[in-house]
Amino acid sequence: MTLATAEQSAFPVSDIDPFSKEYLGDPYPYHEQLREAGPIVWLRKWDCWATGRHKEMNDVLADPQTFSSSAGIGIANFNNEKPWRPPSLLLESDPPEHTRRRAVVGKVLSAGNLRRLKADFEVAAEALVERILEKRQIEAVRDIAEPYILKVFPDAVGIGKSGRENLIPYGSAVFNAFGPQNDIYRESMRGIEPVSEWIMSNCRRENLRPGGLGSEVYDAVDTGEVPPDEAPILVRSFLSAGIDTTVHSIGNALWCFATHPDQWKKLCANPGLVRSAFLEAVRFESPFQTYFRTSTRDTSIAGVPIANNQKLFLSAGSANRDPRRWERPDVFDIERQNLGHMGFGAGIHGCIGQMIARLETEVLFTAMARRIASIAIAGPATHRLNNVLRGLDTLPLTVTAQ
Ligand code: OVV
Repeated sequence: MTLATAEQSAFPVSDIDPFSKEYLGDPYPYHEQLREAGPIVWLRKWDCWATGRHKEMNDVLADPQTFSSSAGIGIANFNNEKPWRPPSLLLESDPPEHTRRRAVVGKVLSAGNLRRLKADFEVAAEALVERILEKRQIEAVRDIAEPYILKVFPDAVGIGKSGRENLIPYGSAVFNAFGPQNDIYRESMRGIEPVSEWIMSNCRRENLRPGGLGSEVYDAVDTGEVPPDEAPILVRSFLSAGIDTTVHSIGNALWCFATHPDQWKKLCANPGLVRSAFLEAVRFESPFQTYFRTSTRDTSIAGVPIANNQKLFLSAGSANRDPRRWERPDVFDIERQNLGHMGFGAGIHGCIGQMIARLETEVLFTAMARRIASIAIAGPATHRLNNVLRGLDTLPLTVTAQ
């Protein structure tokens, strides 16, 4: 990285490319450079602003009027560029439309509404734990994270059993498309058309099981709360945001535990820690690392003038390790006070699916902690590179019964 001198500009300039393979493979040293360069930094490679600090990220997310989502939350600016798919009606929208839609989907995904799913998640988790204890040598992404989520989440939404494997490449494409059109993006877009068609077909009312979460969105059409043409795109948000994020959160959490055996022991001894343990894993290795906002007027951040219609890169992964906000930020500690981390975002767009994500993972880790005494790394863990996600492609583990 080069820092411009004060004579050249009144703000730091960086040559970091947050979408390069080097950065994505190990973002943490780059995060530190970004944070230490200043509260707000100009990224020369992509001609956009960036912040890696918790306070500035939080301030930006708290002001959605000035820092809008409707021009896209990726690097593409929908004011100037055509989106690759019709924009999300939740994620890529602003008040007042966003507020109305979020209220409906928020009710569908509320903790109270999800309570009746818990028993189903427990059955799936118990069966999975049984299988992995028989195997003992496992690859945690294919043996735990993917099969668990591909069972419980589509079951909850109410989609059919066949073709669920499409959900993984679809999610990869959705998240890669928040980055630039680099090799990683192009690779994940190859052959995406039939995958997208499968997704959209599963968002139609006649293909959603009555009583499932997807069908509840259509119930809101009947009461007049949701316009009929919005319903399939709202269901699409479940299938876009609910898979890769949670698959990665499970893989990343297992990696955290495998590399911090004392923390796994602590969880086994006190299963009541499962809630804070999962939150800590999402702080420490945040699945959804990166997104953008777009300025809607001339403004400033930390005294640096920001012009209208500028993209602003926000690094949740970095904010979650910002030493200005966290004591010993690089320590994975399931007992730490981790409220206020950016792993689920913040403000009006804060993760609406976090209740179901937490229910899924808390049930899984509770079942595992009851039966599994230790989790050890048994081979090279490799990352599945994505422009904005952090998650594993392979995680070989040896598990030992209690
Ligand atoms: C949070 C998130 C990620 C990806 C897609 C969506 C949301 C969506 O609403 O489609």
